[in-house]
Amino acid sequence: MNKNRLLQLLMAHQDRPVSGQEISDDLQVSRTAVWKQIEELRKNGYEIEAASRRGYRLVRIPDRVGTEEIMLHLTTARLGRPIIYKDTVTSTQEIVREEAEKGAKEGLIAVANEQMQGRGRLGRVWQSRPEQGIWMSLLLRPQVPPRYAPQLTLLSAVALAEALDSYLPEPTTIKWPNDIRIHKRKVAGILTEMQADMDEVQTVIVGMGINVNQNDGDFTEELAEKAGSIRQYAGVRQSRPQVIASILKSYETWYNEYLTNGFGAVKAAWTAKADTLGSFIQVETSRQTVEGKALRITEEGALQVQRSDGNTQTVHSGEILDDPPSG
Ligand code: BTX
Repeated sequence: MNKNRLLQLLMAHQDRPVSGQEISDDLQVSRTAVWKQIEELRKNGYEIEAASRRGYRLVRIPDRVGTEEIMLHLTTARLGRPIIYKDTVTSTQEIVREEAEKGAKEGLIAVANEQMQGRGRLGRVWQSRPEQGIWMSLLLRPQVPPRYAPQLTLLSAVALAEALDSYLPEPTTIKWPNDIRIHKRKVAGILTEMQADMDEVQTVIVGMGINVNQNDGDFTEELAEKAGSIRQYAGVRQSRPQVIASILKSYETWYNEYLTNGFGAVKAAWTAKADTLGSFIQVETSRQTVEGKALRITEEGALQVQRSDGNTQTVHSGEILDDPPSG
């Protein structure tokens, strides 16, 4: 039986009980099968009242990011299809990597309630505590040359930032290349991992970490000053499955635009949201620290910095240091 359809029915009638007969007619299954599914939902934390003769009424939806919960909200054609949900993982990047090696199609996502070894860029740690955030990875197989892969990082930032804006009282900004921020606090981060041969990208695994329902005190001391959550700015808890569906919708729209028309619109949207362009910055790369005015991003997603000697330097990967000296 389609569990999703049962949930949809219950959700559509939260104001009154739905009789077992009504459900079994709608789903074309026996009343015993309905009862079994109701029990299954209860095991997953759904509170469902059962009044004799009147039927079932959904009283409380658990805050789960499981497959069914996401499916209830999903409006995409390709992204988030299928969904792999695990309660605890090392990293959702690993789950998607394994699936990709087995030949999984573009659009697959892995979501976890908790990551024990959530990763940031350059070997850094991404704090991924249970219940509080969205820890998810998406498999893409774009047919583009490897040098364009950084464009996908910027595309991810635009798609994610726009989706989160609809939950926030004021718009997020983007710090190059991939921090989504509000009041300079990091609300979300993106890790793009690519496998490619000489001419073509094979797989891109986009890892997105979004702080959703953390409250003051939920971040470690190290992060307390620099991290933020949607809840801290929106003032209320958000439904994580709903936020996931919004992100995938926004992502699909931007990804289709990119595949059809190229990087132009993504670049413009990214530039409009960038909070560092035009200011004096220090960027730490693997070899040196580059200082100067952040000018623009290039067609390949790199950052151009005008140094004090007047020369322009293009930085492909690095970290903009916070609290730069003014000048
Ligand atoms: P990043 O290298 O830009 O950021 C990592 C840095 O951000 C850390 O060194 C720390 O200072 C800070 N940080 C760590 N955790 C958090 C947090 N929860 N909120 C705000 N700041 C934090 C960004 O890397 C890329 C993050 C991608 C995370 C996703 S989650 C799903 C997928 N699986 C996985 O292992 N990683 C990705």
